[in-house]
Amino acid sequence: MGRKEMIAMLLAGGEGKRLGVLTKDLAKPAVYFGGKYRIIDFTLSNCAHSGIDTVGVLTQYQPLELNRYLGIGSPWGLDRRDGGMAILPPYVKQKGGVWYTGTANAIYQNMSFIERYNPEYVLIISGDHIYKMDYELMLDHHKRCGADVTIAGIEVDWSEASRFGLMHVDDEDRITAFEEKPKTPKSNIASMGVYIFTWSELQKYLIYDEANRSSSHDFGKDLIPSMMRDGKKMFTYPFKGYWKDVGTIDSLWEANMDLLADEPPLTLNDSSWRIYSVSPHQPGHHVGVSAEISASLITEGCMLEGKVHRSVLFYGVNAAKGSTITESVIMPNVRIGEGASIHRAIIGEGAVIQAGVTIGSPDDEAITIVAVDQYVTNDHMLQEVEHS
Ligand code: ADQ
Ligand code: ADP
Repeated sequence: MGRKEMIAMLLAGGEGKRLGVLTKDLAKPAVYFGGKYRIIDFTLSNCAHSGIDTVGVLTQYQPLELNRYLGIGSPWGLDRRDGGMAILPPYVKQKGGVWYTGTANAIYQNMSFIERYNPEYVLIISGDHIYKMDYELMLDHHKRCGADVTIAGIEVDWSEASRFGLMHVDDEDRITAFEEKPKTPKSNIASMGVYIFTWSELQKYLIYDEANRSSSHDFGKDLIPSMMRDGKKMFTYPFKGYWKDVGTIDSLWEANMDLLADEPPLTLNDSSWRIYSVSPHQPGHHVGVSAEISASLITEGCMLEGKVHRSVLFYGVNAAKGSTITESVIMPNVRIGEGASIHRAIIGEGAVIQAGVTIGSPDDEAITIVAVDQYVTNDHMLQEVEHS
């Protein structure tokens, strides 16, 4: 194996509990997003555009569909012999079972994979964020600062700050304090969960953290705070673009709606930064005589006779005459019957909404979710539809 300056380790094993029925049989990174994509496409496309040709994907929870989707990594230019994509599930070594106990432990267990490439730097990223970022620029910043670790940081709304690792930084971007998800936030500069480590330092801390019995072996909870205590050179890379952690139903819905703005905060038709995905090879979408469509993203294979406003429709959605879809995200191959009405909802792949059913109401702020393959009739709606 040739030596690589930097390789990426992509954490894709989180359970995604907060996405409820959408991740019952599906790892969070494989959840659909934006009409044509899965969440993980964004991070993998960022790697492709940043010249990263070696990516280890750490999977754990419900990996079957994710693995099938990733294949040999062709859409992201990772189907290569020198590096490329490697799926890294926890596996049984001689000593017995080795479930990943936390994010740092997941990397620890794959140290031999990293060592094969003898890299100078390791980029740790995660498969559940929507953003476009050039990791090469972040690496330049890391080198310029002579950092042991660089953490990408972004200003977030104070109301959301406690969901994240929060940093205090000085004028030179040096991190002076770090707190993982504090109840009362004292800073609103959030860690994006995107780290560049100088490999020799990371290696030391992974081994040190693994030996610590009271550690939960998590980057944000354990490894970063312990580097902080040791006075390591820790810098932030201030990121100014669009970034969204789509780990909750509300944030997933909002990030989809963001795409529909007149001037979207995240553009998908940027030819210098395409988001690559696996195309479903469906026919062009068909808009019937009775259809009325506005401010929406419609994907191939859709057959529409109803009204669609401010919604994202994935491939193969069928909406019958008299149906209404507003402010909703409809995942692939959903069938919506005559006169059905859907408002502020996320409808899981393959669900069937019977004629005349009403989901969500204009006076209701909450987002309603319908599970994958769910059959919703008026009688069964209350039992089968989950609220966020
Ligand atoms: P969280 O968002 O809570 O905080 P965490 O649950 O640690 O992130 O998961 C990070 C990533 O690793 C996710 O992509 C998840 O899917 C994956 N993952 C989780 N457990 C895994 C395992 N055992 N094996 C493989 N992959 C696993 C982190 C940081 C915060 C930061 C936010 C930004 O800890 O400081 O602010 O990310 O979203
Ligand atoms: P959510 O926060 O929506 O439940 P995350 O993906 O952020 O989903 O994961 C939540 C927590 O559960 C993380 O701390 C992660 O380390 C842990 N976790 C996820 N999957 C597993 C698993 N299969 N085994 C043990 N812990 C897991």
